[in-house]
Amino acid sequence: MPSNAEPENPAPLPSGIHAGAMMHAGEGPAGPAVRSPISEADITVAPLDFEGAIRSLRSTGVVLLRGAVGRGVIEQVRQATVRAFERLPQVAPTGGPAAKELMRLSMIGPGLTDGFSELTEMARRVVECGVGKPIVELYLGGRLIFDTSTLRFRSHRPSRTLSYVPLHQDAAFTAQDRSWINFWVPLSPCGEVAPGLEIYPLPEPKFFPHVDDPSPGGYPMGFIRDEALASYPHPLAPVEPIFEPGDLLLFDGFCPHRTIERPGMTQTRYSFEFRYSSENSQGPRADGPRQERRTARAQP
Ligand SMILES: O=C(O)CCC(=O)C(=O)O
Repeated sequence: MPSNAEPENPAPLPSGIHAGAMMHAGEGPAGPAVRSPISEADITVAPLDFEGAIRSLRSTGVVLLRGAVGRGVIEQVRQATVRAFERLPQVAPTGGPAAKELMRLSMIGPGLTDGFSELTEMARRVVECGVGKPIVELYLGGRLIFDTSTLRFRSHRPSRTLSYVPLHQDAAFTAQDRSWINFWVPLSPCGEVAPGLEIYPLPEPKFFPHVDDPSPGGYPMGFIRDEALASYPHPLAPVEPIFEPGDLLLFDGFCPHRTIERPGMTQTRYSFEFRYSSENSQGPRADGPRQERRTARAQP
């Protein structure tokens, strides 16, 4: 039977994980964020701390790797993404309903024939070149699957609220019975000058109910009501990182997250996200290692 367990002797430390995550625990839409000193929830990775990255994923479902991808590569992808978004109004109307929906939501993804394959190849280079992939490989175990159906490029213009993704867990949208790790890649500075991402490290994995009634003009997907977070048995400390190009955020299917905009964010954010699963990482709607942790904790 395939195992999700980490190898006992992790691979040697790769270079490229930098210290110094700048976290801004701000006020979330639900009210003031809880500022908690839980060290496990501080998703900073020490320099070259490969094991620390795995530990952080295991204990909170999240890890932020500073400077994990070369800035030159990221800049190439940013430029190609900006060009693709500029072309979108011309190509989407002839691209069928899927392409029109992508344009409505300021997204580029499967369903757009024009330009998506070029961006896919660039995204593949980004996720395969840095330290992220070996970390996820060790974490999930087994050969990783590059599935382009999980790739989305986003452009968030301040106040263009339709592109704002509400609070959700990726596990709610996982069609297959597989584990996933989201590779969230900022292509431009965000979280301070441009809309960012609010994330909830969870010291214990929990699935929150998603309601399916988006407001008219809101992002068309199920989401977690803020009130539902009250059922969580530990203090929640959402974080809003200030991201720089080259940073890489990895999070599991349980991690609640949403787009966030605050006053003073006046620039457009470009980013992409991609989800890795592994051949061996079968798990009920979320990732195996975290499921094991939940099961272990539930036992007396
Ligand atoms: O980029 C965003 O603001 C939202 C991303 C997201 O919801 C996701 O990666 O699942």
